[in-house]
Amino acid sequence: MKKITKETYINWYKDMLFWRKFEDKLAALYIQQKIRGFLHLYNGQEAVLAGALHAMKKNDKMITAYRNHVQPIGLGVDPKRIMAELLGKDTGTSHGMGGSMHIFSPEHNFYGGHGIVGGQIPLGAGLAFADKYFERDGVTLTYFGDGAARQGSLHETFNMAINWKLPVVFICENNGYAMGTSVERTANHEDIWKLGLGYEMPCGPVDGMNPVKVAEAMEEAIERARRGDGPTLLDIKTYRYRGHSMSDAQKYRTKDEVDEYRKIDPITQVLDVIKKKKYASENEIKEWDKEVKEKVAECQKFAEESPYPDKQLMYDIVYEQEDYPFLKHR
Ligand SMILES: Cc1ncc(C[n+]2csc(CCOP(=O)(O)OP(=O)(O)O)c2C)c(N)n1
Ligand SMILES: [Mg+2]
Repeated sequence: MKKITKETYINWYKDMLFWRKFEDKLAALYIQQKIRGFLHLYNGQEAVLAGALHAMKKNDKMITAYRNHVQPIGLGVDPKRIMAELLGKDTGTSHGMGGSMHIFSPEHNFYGGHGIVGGQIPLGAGLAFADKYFERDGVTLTYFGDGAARQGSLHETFNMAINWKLPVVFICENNGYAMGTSVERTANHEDIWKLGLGYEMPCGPVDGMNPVKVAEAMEEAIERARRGDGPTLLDIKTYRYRGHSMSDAQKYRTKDEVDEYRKIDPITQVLDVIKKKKYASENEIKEWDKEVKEKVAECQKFAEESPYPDKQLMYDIVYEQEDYPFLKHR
């Protein structure tokens, strides 16, 4: 296991706080109608990303669903470009043409950003298949929600991935709900990790509120995939404090339940260790908080001041078959 040091804790704190504040700003910009369409926030789930990044190596890839703003930041995409993408600006990761659910940056090993629930599960196995076929190093971390775990495509993918020993880790970010439907209402037991048993795929539950636990489980799974022993299914128990998207009355859960999870918040857990082990002074911590605030403000300024893309781009990025018989070519 790669050592978890003082620096690891400090980086986890700064990164997770930045992701949280970055998304708080997105929520505010959404209310001002500067961000349109859907906006699904990662608020509460940050340890799942922090732990994964600790365990990943250079050529490893990530693919996820629509809760996808902070993963690319973790992989090195400039957060200014992500904020710009959300505001529909030309300086965004896809010239503002993708928006919230479709952040994409293959040069940073980030493969989206997918709005069809479960659609990315077979795609993740496909990325892993390509790495194996072309004998490239690299493991693909394929994320999906507890709701997506109920999609049929998961089973076809699991079967192929274990049969061909693909270098993939299947990560269920189990935040307890698929929109307003709780995990307990979607099956006759709540242990999503048991879906691996039918395929004799290594599998198990993981505490997703603690980045140390996530890093340990991820490293074991990633190394298993890297040495050619195939996939693992991790059922990472996490929680989202905010609603599913921006308009969600949240009638399916109590405020007390949300408060219970806030007590084990990943950022607070990491900060507690920093304080207890005296890794930093109160002043240093205050300074980091200030830096985070300034970094978010820089992103907002960049995004708001960036121009919208040229209208022509809408036509240029759409696939068009010149000899298609029924539509007159433009
Ligand atoms: C195939 C498909 N069915 C339904 C939807 C509508 N939908 C969007 S998100 C969602 C819930 C998915 O929940 P989960 O997989 O647990 O992910 P979470 O939102 O909790 O991260 C649904 C049903 C969709 N986008 N695609
Ligand atoms: Mg969910």
